[in-house]
Amino acid sequence: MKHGEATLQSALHDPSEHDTEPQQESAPTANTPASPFTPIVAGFFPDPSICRVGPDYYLAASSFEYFPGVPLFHSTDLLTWQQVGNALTREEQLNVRTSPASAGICAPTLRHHDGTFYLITTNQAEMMRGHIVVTASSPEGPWSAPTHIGGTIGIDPDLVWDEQGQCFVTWTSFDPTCFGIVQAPVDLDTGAFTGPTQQLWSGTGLASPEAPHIFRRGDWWYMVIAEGGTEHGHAVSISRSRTVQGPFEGCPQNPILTHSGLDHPVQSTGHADFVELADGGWAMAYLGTRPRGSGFHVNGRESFLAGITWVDDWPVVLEEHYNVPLIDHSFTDTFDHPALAPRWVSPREPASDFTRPGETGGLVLEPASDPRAMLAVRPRDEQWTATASFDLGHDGAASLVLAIDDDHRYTVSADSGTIRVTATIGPLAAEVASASTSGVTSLYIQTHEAPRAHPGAPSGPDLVALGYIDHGAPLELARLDGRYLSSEVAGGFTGRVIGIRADRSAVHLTSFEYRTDTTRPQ
Ligand code: 6LW
Repeated sequence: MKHGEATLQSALHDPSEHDTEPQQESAPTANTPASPFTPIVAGFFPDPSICRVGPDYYLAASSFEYFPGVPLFHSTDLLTWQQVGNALTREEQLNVRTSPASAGICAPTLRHHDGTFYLITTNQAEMMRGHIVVTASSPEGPWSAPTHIGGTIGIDPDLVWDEQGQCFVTWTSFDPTCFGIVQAPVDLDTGAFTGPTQQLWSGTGLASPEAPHIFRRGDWWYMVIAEGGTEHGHAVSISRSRTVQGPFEGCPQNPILTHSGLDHPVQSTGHADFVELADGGWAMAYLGTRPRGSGFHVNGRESFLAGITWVDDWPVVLEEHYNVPLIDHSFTDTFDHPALAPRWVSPREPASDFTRPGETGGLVLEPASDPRAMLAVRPRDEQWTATASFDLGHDGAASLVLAIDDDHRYTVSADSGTIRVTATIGPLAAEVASASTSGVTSLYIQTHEAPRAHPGAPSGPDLVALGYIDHGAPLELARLDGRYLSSEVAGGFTGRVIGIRADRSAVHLTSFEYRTDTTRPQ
């Protein structure tokens, strides 16, 4: 057993300072520099779709195998965003129980039309049923039962309405007889096409044309797409047409955004959506990654913001237009509200299957039927600390997990006499440390900057420390290379989540604290 030297911020806090669910989950941190390359929505929130209603901006992101699906954010300044809910919160809208990792909900489009919010997305676990459309009068919900648009085999659907109010769905087709970016007029009441499907402009010839979004500016209709694949070759390209149905001509300056081949802290830039601002200007949300060490990114694909100016009616991306503040994402949840805050998700199985409010506050966690199920939350920062406090009762056992998918996870577990750290890396699983102790009620995971032996030496993205708190003192059991919980090792489209599980019988989760660590370099 190794006792770490690092002090644990949360063990030193006066808990009374943080014993409520904060209303403000995205307050800028004091004295931290703003940067154009800080995400507007940090953590695994990719494929941003953005729209404006008066002074209010809304953003939707992908959620893959996690339930509830499609997190929704609100902002009035485009720089600081609060999560206001999730669009798909009921199993009649979303069933991901059998979804493989990184399947499930793919890129959404969020639009406001004639006083109604429309959200369209694809559940890859049910792709043959077609894209899903739900509506709401407010993004907070409730969102309607889904309408399925049959005959749309593919992903990344977009909704747009022409001057006559005819709605068109445009998507990335996987149908070999009609491949690429395709479009059809649709009746959203029935989900039926009202005209033929046609192929549209499908990029400049790079791989994987996808993610179409169509919008209007003046006399032009624009269609922005992503190309090059969502990894390092990712790029944003755009085309325009005099009608919503095309023909679209590509911009001579395409791609209008890519970091492919650049030595830049934000990589994989692509999958963009445009929004007209309240003052008539334009902005573009896009996804990117922040690799660290020898090129490993761990928090998934995150959402960023760029300014837009127009030259000859073509958009020019102003990457450094917005200075985005670094956000303090710290929160403490004591689960005093009957409903879970919208940040909580679980892979596949809804958390309501295995959690219930405790009679004296907190949350009761039952062992889930799916061994991979856990109550989970996305880390939002590069350096953070998460602490889960339990009442294990007589015979309870609980785990705090850092996972990027089912097969890549570090876990610290407690039962009445032993604390264990286990690592699962692909098909290999091993216990890496343990300690005999009794009466432990808090487990923690903390990320640390990865040291380099010398400049240019290879290194992982971070180090992941796992331990427990004994009489107020943090005791570190293991410090593991974070690269094995990175997208470069695990693959897939998601990022890390922090999970909590009951392992044997019901346990009482009394609090969960997540702390953005601003005392160490970000
Ligand atoms: C999404 C595609 C993409 O459907 O990644 O980055 C896929 N772009 O458009 C998964 O998010």
